[in-house]
Amino acid sequence: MKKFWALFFFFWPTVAIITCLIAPSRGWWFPSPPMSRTGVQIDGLFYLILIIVTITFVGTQYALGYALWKGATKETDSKAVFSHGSHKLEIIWTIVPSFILVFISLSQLDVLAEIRVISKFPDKAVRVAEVTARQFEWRIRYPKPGTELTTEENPGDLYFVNELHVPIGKPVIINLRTQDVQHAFFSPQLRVKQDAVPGLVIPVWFDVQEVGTYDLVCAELCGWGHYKMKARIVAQSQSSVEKYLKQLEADQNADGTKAATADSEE
Ligand SMILES: [Cu+2]
Repeated sequence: MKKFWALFFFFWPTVAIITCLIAPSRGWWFPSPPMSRTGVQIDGLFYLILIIVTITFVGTQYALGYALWKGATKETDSKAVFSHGSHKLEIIWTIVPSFILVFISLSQLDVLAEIRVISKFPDKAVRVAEVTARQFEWRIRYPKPGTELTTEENPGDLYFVNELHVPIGKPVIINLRTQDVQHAFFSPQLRVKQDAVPGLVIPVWFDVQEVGTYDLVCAELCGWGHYKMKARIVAQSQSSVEKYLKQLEADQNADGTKAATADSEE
């Protein structure tokens, strides 16, 4: 039975190693490959931390299994040795994790700054829309075609709900805000996540690499309808976005007079 427990503790770290080796190729860690440039860097940080955690877990579990195995195969009549701690070991296992944590925090600084610090945003980033979260939907406001997005609403601005169109291949900025409680703008495939905080307008930038439709969900429990706070980010060519906005403008300005005339004529 003693040997069983020793083998038991050898078994799990072995499972962990195999899982870590085959997981990336099977897509177990992430829902999709990173679809934005910063997504690639974020995945790199994830793998760095994963490697450190795996080495630590596997190392400690094998050490535990080894100690159990040694105890299980020991002569029964030899006396146990009682230890009252080791000063040297205490110092080592305090200093080593501290260095690892400092190393992790330093290695993510650049990526964090690039994503969060406004002065480090890409120069060419275009402010495409304002996204307002509210229970339980995403309201999109585009500036009137040919004008720039401002914090205040302007006549001619275009509105839509739960669908955001952005051009691919270039950095875009959205102004994120909330109308009621705290929400979080989260697009798993783009690796973008930012809280929407009442009273704040938070700029968020990302660059989508490929044409496609990506999920936009709320990642902050915001009320009973949180689960259905889903929307789409449609990434397409610049000309397709312009075409879409033109259509949106036409739809929004349609006052129904044509249809009314047609009806009265019949
Ligand atoms: Cu929400």
